[in-house]
Amino acid sequence: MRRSWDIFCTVIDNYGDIGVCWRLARQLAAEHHRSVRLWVDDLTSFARIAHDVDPQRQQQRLHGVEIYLWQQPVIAHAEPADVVIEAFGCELSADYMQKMAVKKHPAVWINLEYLSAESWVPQYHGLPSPHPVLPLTKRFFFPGFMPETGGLLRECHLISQRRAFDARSEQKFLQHHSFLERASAEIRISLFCYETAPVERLIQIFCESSQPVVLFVPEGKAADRISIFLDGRAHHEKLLKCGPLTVQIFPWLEQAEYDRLLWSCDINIVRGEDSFVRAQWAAKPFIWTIYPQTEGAHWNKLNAFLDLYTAQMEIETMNAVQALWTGWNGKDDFNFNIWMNFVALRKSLMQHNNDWVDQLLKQNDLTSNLVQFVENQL
Ligand code: TRH
Repeated sequence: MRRSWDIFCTVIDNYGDIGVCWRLARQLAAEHHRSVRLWVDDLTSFARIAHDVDPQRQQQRLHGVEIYLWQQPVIAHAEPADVVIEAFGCELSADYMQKMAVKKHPAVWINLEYLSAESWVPQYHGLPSPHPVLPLTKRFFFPGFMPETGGLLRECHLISQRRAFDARSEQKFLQHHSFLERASAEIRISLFCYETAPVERLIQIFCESSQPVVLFVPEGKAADRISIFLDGRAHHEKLLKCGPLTVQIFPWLEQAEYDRLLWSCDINIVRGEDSFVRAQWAAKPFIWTIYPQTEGAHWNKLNAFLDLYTAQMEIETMNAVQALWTGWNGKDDFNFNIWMNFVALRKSLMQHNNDWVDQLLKQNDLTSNLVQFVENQL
């Protein structure tokens, strides 16, 4: 039986929550033929990563998914689906939960959690939490990098598409988006980070280096900071220059196109959760800007990932990656030598990242795991 699914997502800040939910919803519809409603409280943010989304329409169907603006009275009239996903601890209304409980077969209720490589994740993955009053049990589903977790989002054709993305496809992609085309000696880098990252320092390093660099930055605060640093003001010029550095600021791409940008670059600086995972699938050297949490809780998360990811690296490569990632995230110094050491190891990092992808491919993808997990509850 093909069960119906409701996915609930609040956009608190940033784009990772809707980014993950949108991928999950599309994959459930396209690859698992589920009937999916995606409830989102902010269609304007959603439209930034999915350009077909019309923020004025409270209900629309895209890529086989019914998208609803999550607000009253639409939700008040909705009959809960067979499977209900609360993404990242967003809270369902009491009315809706009441209706989940009185269904002939009570809905399977899942909280999709944030991604972490920490060692406690496999123990918590799948744990139940009974509702204090209603006959409903919520289960916690944890994404992760180890087989005992929920896995990572990965569409079934993603890796084959990435492997087929050759020089010609890259050129077509670059031309389509008016990105600067590749010249032989340069390093091409994408930069998507938080305000806490030492962006000006990075730009200074590029300006001082003899290596030509082309830096691609999405419109937003980091791009503004770069244009102020290089030009004294935030402006709408799309190209900025400083010695061997050229910066191209671009309007946000659709998710699938952002993937292609990651495939086309030589180094990717990513952030949060979803772009961090996509950089891993891209298999190019990457640097993770971790989402800063209060009381430094993110350091455990960063170290746990580094432990896993660098475990099979040569010691020199491991040291270079750790120095760069901790420096970039503000724990240690971030300087010219640290950057240069990392760049010098690009070839071995490429090899390592291909092996890392092979290791991750031994896990099922998150959506298939979630479908199976749900079936096991019924
Ligand atoms: O936007 P983020 O910082 O989101 C984060 C994380 O989800 C984090 O876990 C959460 O705690 C915090 O927000 C509040 O970074 P992330 O996760 O990489 O999400 C960005 C999304 O935007 C991702 O789906 C990729 C997408 N994107 C595009 O589709 N096009 C673009 O041009 C760019 C730059 C990003």
